[in-house]
Amino acid sequence: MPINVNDPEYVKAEKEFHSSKNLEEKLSALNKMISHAPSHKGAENLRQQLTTRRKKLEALIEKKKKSGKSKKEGIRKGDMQVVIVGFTNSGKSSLLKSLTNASPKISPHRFTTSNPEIGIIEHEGTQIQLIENPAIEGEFFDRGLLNSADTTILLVEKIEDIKKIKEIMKKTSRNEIIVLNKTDLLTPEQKRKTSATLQSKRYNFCLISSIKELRNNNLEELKKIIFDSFNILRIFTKEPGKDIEKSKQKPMILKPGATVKDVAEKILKGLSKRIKETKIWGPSSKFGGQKVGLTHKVKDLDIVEFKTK
Ligand SMILES: Nc1nc2c(ncn2[C@@H]2O[C@H](COP(=O)(O)OP(=O)(O)O)[C@@H](O)[C@H]2O)c(=O)[nH]1
Ligand SMILES: [Mg+2]
Repeated sequence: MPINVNDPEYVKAEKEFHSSKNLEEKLSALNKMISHAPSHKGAENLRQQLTTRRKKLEALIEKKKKSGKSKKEGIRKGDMQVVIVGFTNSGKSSLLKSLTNASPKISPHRFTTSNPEIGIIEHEGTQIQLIENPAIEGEFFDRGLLNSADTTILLVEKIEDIKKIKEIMKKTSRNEIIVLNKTDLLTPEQKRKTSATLQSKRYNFCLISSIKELRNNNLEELKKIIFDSFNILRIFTKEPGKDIEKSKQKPMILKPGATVKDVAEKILKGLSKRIKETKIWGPSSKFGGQKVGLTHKVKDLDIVEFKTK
């Protein structure tokens, strides 16, 4: 016999359940219903039904997560890619909006972002792709992105979340930055303690507020930490006769160990075969304008000039 529950919290949760747009919202509403369901003997059936329903929902969410279909079609991997990973409401969309040209939807509701969102961080003439991975505990989380990204930002509101996220990720990425968000809500003393704890764990970390408009948000420092996390070389190319200073604008990005040949091939496939002479300025040169061969290894911030046949 169906029983009539009139606890207002239960009724509210039930309404939420029926108007939920996705599985996570449904689960969250269902959990509320369970916690407000009557505890007397006559409601045993109801409680049973609710927990069965919860089991089914959880299984469904898990299944969707496991199918792990990568939704990253359309994201062409750039030289420097960083992915933000975190629980719902940790401030991922806000961070993406503050650091890039993207305008993702930001809301206090849970699971707002259902597709990876991408933006570009402009940093000293280079471009860094910043991707918001949908909430890690939700059905839209994209595991594929963890493999393609060069750097992972673990965005958390409290230190305990780091461990939880790592457990779900099941792998540590090479370059990991712990970013503790919403520090505008902490007292200076709490901030100091948090910093000390993260320091003692030897994390590469940063304390921020992901809302640009908030003061002392530390976002410039985070940009620098992100940039420094990539193991890359910035190489400028110079046209013969052009001024050195004017050539130092948009560097190309190469991997450590790259040679003059790699630089040429990155400009244009096959170019290295047509090179007559290479001159180099900067850290890898003995003197400005030194002539070098194709196997010469370049260093960060070198300037390279090619003469072709
Ligand atoms: N106080 C404070 N609130 C924040 C901060 N960053 C985000 N929020 C709020 O947290 C909620 C969730 O933000 P959102 O960026 O949508 O989180 P997401 O679910 O991780 O993408 C929103 O209400 C934001 O306004 C922050 O640095 N400080
Ligand atoms: Mg979001």
